[in-house]
Amino acid sequence: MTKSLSLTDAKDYTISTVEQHILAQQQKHSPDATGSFSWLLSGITLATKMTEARVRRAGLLDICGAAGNRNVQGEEQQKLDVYADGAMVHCLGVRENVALIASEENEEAILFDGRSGPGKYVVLFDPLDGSSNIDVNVSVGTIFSILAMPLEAYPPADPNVAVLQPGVKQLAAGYVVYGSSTILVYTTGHGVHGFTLDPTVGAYVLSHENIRMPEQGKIYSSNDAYWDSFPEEYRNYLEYLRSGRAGRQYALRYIGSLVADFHRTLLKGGVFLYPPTASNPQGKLRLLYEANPVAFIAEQAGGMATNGSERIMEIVPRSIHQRTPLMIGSKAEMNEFQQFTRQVARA
Ligand code: AHM
Ligand code: MG
Repeated sequence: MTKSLSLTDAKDYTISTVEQHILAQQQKHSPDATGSFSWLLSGITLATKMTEARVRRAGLLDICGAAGNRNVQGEEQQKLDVYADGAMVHCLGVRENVALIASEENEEAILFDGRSGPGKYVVLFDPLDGSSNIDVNVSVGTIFSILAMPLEAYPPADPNVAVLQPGVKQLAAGYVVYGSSTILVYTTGHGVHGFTLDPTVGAYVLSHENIRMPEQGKIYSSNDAYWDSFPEEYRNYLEYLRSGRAGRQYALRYIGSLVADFHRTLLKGGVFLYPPTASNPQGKLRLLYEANPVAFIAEQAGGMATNGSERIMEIVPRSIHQRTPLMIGSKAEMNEFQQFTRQVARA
């Protein structure tokens, strides 16, 4: 005798995971897809779950504090930076469709060799963004960007060159915030979707489908301590937001982890700014694995991202760890910001 499942029973088992979502998106938008892309993304989700398990036990394991070395940017590496990078390198290394990776923690791009054929994808990532915050229990995250491997000349004579593609070429981008809960947000160019990690089942479960950034917000986010060294037009714009002349009272929120500051901007609207400063005249954030992925997500959600004069995703990169100023947020704030920078360009 067969037993039929009642609707109530079925509801108890309904769960939409990020893997299911990616597969469904692939079937909808690329019906000829082989599943290879989903396999790659599952490597990233696995690596982030490994990192999240460590982050959650940070005070219990000997993983807080500095690892005792500096990365290519001259920044002190935290022990968790090293672990998170290793998790990504391992999980992507065992996926034969990944040709090349580049990370904040490695000076050069890494070409996975010994494959039967060329891999199709290039993955760029910041394994643990905001890691200087880890010892004080503030949100950190992982950011990633996926490009197609240019296959004309495989293996490439210089792997670094193959990663130098503008953001408009991204096939997918995403991030994970290890915050009060762990959330993964991604886009493949068909909207922005968010998944919360359910620790009881160990899966990222759909929680925010088709995220839209509010057209205007009430929050601006920048490191006020650098005020004196911001270019004049940036100070004028920030004064404008502070003064109420924008027609609303803005609040300031600055976490100091791009991934968390951006996530708030995505959900609440407003603007995040990391302008050129005296100590970082080219900006601080990295174009390929910080600015480009969040810019792709912002645009897909209805927002905008610029370096002050150019759309972030159109910048042609010259080096893998290139820095850029980053202004990103809701349409209304970004349009107003551009009026301030255009005045300077016209002068
Ligand atoms: P990291 O990738 O080494 O952690 O550094 C980047 C971080 C960003 O997450 C954040 O937006 C920025 O540095 C904060 O910089 P500052 O302390 O200068 O405000
Ligand atoms: Mg970072």
